[in-house]
Amino acid sequence: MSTDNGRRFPDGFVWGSATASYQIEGAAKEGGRGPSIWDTFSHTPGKTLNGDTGDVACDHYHRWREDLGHVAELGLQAYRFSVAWPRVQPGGRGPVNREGLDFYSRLVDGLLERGIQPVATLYHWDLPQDLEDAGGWPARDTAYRFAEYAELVAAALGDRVHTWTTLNEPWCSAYLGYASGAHAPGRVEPAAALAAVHHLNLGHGLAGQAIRRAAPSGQLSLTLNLHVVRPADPDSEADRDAVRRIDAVGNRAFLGPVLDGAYPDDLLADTAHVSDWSFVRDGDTAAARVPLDVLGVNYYSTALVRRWAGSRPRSEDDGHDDAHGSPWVGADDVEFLRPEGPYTAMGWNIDPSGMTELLLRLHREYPGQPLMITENGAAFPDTVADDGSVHDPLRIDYLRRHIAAVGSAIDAGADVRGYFAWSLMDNFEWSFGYDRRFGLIRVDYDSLERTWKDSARWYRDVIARHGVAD
Ligand code: IFM
Repeated sequence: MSTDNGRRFPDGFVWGSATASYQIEGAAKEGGRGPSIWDTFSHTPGKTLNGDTGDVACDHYHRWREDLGHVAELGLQAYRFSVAWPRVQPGGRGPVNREGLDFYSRLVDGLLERGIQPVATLYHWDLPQDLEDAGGWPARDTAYRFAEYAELVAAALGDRVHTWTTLNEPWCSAYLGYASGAHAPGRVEPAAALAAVHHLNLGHGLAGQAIRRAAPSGQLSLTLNLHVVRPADPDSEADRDAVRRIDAVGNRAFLGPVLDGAYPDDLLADTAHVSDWSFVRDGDTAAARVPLDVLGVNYYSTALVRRWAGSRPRSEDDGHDDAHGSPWVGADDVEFLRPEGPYTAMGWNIDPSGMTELLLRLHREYPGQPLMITENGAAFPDTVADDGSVHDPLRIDYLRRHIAAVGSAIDAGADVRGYFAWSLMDNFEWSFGYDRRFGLIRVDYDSLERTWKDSARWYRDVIARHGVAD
């Protein structure tokens, strides 16, 4: 909905910001929390930049009241956080750790007192280490354990949480965790990664059913990081086929079972030399297809591919470097090229048109499925001025153009219900440690002091005017 004064969004469109437990909480050994795969991984030498760990992170576990103050001052209408499974069930199974659950109960109450919708993600990558020791996501039992955990949390918070997201970016959990090894648990086992894909999909479905039972008033969602993949040469059949392969293993491996109730035939054929998919049992994909009130979409950048004729190159663009395997299981003949810049500090290209393209694709292929941008944002090498302020015009420009791109998709008919900026504050950026800053709010990792960047003030104004100025 464009106006002469800029772009306003439909009534009811929700503005929020997102975080995740391991990235902000710290207090890794407090409140009865058990170890997660990210504790183990980050404490393993060489796995994260500078050996950074989430032991302290932003100390949100102790500073959550102050952080909710920022959330309220920004005018956020919704706040997306994740629940750390090892706080609630330290070993990933068995009775609830009351102290852990109470932390989230207080957080949810604190949000509601401030008039903010709680949006809870149940799994943002911190698998209890005991479950990994029992096989991790490649093991079927993990899906059942996840559903059990989801039911416990939903039963406790279901009267107050507005939206439940089962998984955040299962692509990362499966392929970065078990194929490339760049993320915890750091395994390089392509066949196991495909089993992980399936058990994440199954876990999502079983957890979704459990949430429906335990928290019938809540909205149900799943967040996917879907890839916008473009061919190096649009006229080349081989390059277009490379796009199809990446789309299959990166996008339709999740969209298929979750929204269509089946894995795509071409995915099974492309990966047949890696796995026979015999881990898929009768009824699994039907179980994975639990109706979603909203599909969460995380969008940051695009990918550019072509068919590789020689031996497979090593390229950091696809997370496939000398230290890691390829996350693109079964797509050995696909080469990732560096798309045109500019780039963020992650090395990701900035291309808001991909956001519109993705939302319109989903609208076309899944008409009637409400969508929500559950993450979008950018890391830049922020500097602190002498007066302590942080001027981050590049982040403002990134956000402004991507929010406008969401507006364009809405204008073209996509049913997009909201936008969550990643992230509320700087935090532990996984294998990049504290080096990459995505926050609207700066965190000084020595003093743990929070400082609003210019982008925070800018986003507050976007929310207040319900849109971006041209
Ligand atoms: O920080 C991550 C987040 O945990 C998941 N989505 C992408 C973000 C930026 O890399």
